[in-house]
Amino acid sequence: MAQIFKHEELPIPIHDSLDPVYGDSSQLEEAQLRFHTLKSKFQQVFGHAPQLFARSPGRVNLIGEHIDYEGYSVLPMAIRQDTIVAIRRHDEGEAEKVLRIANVNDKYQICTYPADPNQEIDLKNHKWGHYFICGYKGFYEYAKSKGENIGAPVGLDVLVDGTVPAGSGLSSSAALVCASTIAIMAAFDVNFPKKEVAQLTCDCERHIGTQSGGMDQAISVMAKTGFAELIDFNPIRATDVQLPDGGTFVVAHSLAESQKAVTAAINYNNRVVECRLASILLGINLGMKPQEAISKAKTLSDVEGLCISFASTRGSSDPALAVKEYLKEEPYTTTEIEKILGESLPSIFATSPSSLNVLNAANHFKLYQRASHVYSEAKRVHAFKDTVSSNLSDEDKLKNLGDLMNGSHYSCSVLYECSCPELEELVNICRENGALGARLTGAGWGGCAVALVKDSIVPEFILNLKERFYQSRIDRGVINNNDLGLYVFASKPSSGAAIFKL
Ligand code: NG1
Ligand code: MG
Repeated sequence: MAQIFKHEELPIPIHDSLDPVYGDSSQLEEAQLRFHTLKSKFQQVFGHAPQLFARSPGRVNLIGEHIDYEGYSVLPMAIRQDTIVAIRRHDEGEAEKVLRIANVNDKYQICTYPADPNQEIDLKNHKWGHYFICGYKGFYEYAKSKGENIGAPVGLDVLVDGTVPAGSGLSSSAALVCASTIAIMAAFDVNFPKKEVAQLTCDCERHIGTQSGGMDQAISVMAKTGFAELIDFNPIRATDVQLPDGGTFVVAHSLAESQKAVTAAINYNNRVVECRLASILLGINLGMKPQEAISKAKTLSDVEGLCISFASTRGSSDPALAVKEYLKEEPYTTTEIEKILGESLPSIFATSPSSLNVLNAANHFKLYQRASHVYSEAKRVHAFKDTVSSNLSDEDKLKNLGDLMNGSHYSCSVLYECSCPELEELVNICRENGALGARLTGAGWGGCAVALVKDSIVPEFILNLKERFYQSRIDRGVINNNDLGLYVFASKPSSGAAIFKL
């Protein structure tokens, strides 16, 4: 049974050993080695020991794709792959006020930034360290708004170790932003309730230029071992969801990398803009004046309430019916929309540079399809949660969950168009090999699929994926045979963010 979560009110936990997070499995030894290496590398790079560590996990979204930014609930779980940030705050007396951000992986070169929390992030010149700066700016903004006295900016030494594969739809970016923010907080001896950290990290990751929702940061900060979470927004809340026995979620990478901060940002923000336009047009059809719709209909969830008036004549307040009735299937052109609104699109989006980029790149908008996806996906999330807490047998529950995942994939692929050929191939192979359901997970346009598989066939399922999807890619040198475990693995719900003072 799902139950109300209370621990979101608590601050981020501080541990003096690794056991509470890594202790319940064979992971402990591996974690000890990781922290040990991190400590000695820190000493080597900066000439000091780190003051403390913060850890935040990646996630796999089980259902509820591209609806968090429209205000609808989603259902992810944290995975064991995570980002650890080791940090040391300089004394105020130290002359050099610089942020030095290094990575244990040589692929990521050391980045340096001034300590000024008001610095602008150079989006034209993307660097991995920018994600740390998101957290840095976010922490200062939030601490200031809470009246915390944190003094003048000082230098920081930072070393990052991440095991969430980048560009995989498993939220490596949020794991890095959350671990960074929490490390900075702890280095300044400040701690906030988890739900506030979830909101502040969601807000600050937007400095990277994507108009993202808050799913990734919320689950990374608020996850609990053994549970998936139903995440609600406005305000952020997490409800534990105990998954039925007998099924395992297998995560498999399509090996198409989704470089969201660089190229896919356009696709992602394009969908955010399309949803906004669909909301405005629906708002107008449901009785708002154009100016009122422009100022009030920000997301599709904002206009759902208006469908109640619609129920008296249509017999249903289902927003999907309003979409069918009021939006047309053919794409809308910019001119067409401007005519309905009596205002130019650049003027409506004048305060959002990333939306203006979208308007420069696109001149037709598939409002019917995007809104149909969002409203149907929001319903699937609740159906998923209701199935889990129903009286059905575990076997029937698993079957229903699989069907909902398949429905979600179809909608993402056909209506939201956020899949890609590699993901289609992978999802099909998963289904042909006995998955109860399979879908793309995360933003899409590459990255991972997640499949629900009966426990009894997991090893065989993974072997079949290897044979049918990965082997040819190993032969072509796309990946190394020894690394296969990084790209396809069974996942149990892991715990959320933590601070370690070891
Ligand atoms: P990923 O796949 O981690 O880039 C993105 C957004 C989420 C959500 C999903 C799609 C960020 C940080 N995260 O996730 O908020 O909208 O896409 O459901 O941009
Ligand atoms: Mg991300």
